[in-house]
Amino acid sequence: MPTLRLVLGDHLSRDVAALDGLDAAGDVVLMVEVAAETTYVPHHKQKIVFILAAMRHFAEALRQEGIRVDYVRLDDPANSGSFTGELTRALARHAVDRIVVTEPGEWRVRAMMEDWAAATGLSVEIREDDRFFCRRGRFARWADGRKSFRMEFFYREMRRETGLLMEGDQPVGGQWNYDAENRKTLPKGARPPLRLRFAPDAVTRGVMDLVNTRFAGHFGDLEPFGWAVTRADALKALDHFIAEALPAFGDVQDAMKRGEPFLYHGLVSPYLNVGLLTAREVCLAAETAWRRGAAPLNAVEGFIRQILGWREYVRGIYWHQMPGYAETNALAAARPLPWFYWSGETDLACLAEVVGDTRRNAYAHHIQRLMVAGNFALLAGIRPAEVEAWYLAVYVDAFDWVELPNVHGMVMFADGGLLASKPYAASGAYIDRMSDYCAGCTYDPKVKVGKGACPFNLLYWNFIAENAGTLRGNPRMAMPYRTWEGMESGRKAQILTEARAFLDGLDARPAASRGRQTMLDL
Ligand code: FAD
Ligand code: DLZ
Ligand code: SF4
Repeated sequence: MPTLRLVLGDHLSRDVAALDGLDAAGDVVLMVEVAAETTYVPHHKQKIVFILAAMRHFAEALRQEGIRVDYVRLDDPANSGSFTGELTRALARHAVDRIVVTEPGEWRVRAMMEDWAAATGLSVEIREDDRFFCRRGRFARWADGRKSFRMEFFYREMRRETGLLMEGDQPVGGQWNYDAENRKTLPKGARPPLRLRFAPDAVTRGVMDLVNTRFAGHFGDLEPFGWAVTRADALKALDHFIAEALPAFGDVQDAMKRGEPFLYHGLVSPYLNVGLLTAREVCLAAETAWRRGAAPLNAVEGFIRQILGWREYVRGIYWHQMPGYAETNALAAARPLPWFYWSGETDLACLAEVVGDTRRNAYAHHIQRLMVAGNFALLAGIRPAEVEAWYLAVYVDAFDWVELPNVHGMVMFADGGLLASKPYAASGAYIDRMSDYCAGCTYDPKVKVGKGACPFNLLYWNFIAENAGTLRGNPRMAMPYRTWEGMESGRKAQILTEARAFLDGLDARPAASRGRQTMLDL
């Protein structure tokens, strides 16, 4: 029976479930660029280019195989602007008996799909996305009945099940985790490798023109655009990372440096998340590098843990906990997102650097996301939904299933400790130790209160004080509470007064547009 197979913008793998059993003679593959997806948050310009250019290249590769592809462009005058609208229109063009689709990476779209059978009168088969190591049912078996989840235990089960970095049932090297070796600061004079960039071809240039015309008001620089948009180029980027950066990945995984946005990181998340690379091939490439002596175990284990551990774990939590997960706000954080998250205009040098990197590249590495942009949002008590919308918009790799648990759980502790055992809250001393940002700042990380005090120091103790009701009983927070409670009362009062004055001075909107729209209203 002729089938309409819908392939979404993050399903760009030749072996994605919706294409299983494809009959090239009779079936039609439908791919649609739709306004609802490009604007439900104001995505970074490079993110839109990346997804639409990768979709157009993927469609062309299918056509080269002789597959019938019906591709609807964003600027098609008849484009209805939504998945449901385009599916309905496509049914008028093709005589098919059923619709097949892979389940999406977002609850919002999954809910939409549930209505398609009724809307179209056809059978709609939503196939499980089997591109992950851990199926949803497998995660549920691990999670059901647990009061709290911890990545490390989940990760060990994944190591055993996949055999990655295993000798029989034991981890290679005798340890599961080498993180103790992975928190070094960047050695003086270290020169991270230049990263492969891919010059846009005519197809990508066409999308860039479209984005420049239609999304000029969205956050982020459009050029230079250097992301790979085909599987062949994504494989080149992976090979380059394995050869040039992986060997040093572990040691300085948590380091940050001005003017070095990529350091030794993989830069593979966008490719993994849209399907240009598979998690298995990326992990195997890293393991092979270790087995042939080209990269040390602490680097390779650390890298594989990010993918086999964290990536699978946050996805598991997302589907296990949604839709209620997004609604919690355990710390009752309610302040609006400061405007500098969009403008980058702030005298906190660390935040200016991270927002600047994000604007230029649609990328920031993990520690920048967690311990600078995220740490500030946590300490300042920003409303989780606003923080989540920002992360979803600004990073090229951001899709709800991976962004939400990282922001809602890991950064904002809005789930009350389901994903992480304590909030990742830190004062200026952490940022000073792990980066060179403070050297160029108006504030001083060593000054705790009074003139020149680093706002992270003030906000840290204010956070501890304000959230005592929720966090005081957490055994992992006992030390900061003992320190706070032992502090002289006059000093405590001064810290709180200065922290609150700082918070009151944060602008949610720029002076010029106060009372008008923000990026989120676009
Ligand atoms: P590397 O540092 O080289 O790590 C290798 C791979 O491990 C990544 O490509 C990624 O696939 C995986 N990984 C590492 N950490 C995580 C994690 N915590 N959760 C899931 N996968 C992980 N990652 C996304 O893919 N999309 C997001 O929207 C996203 N939002 C984040 C928001 C916050 C607040 C934080 C703290 C982390 C977020 N991450 C997200 C995880 C991580 O920061 C990125 O995966 C990583 O920075 C991507 O760059 P890379 O490929 O160079 O990663
Ligand atoms: C993120 C995104 C964007 C910007 N545009 C499209 C699009 O035009 N067409 C499409 O199929 N997918 C797009 N995506 C990815 C979807 O939003 C993605 O499939 C969902 O987030 C997953 O549920
Ligand atoms: Fe950031 Fe404080 Fe360092 Fe300035 S002094 S860069 S605000 S941590």
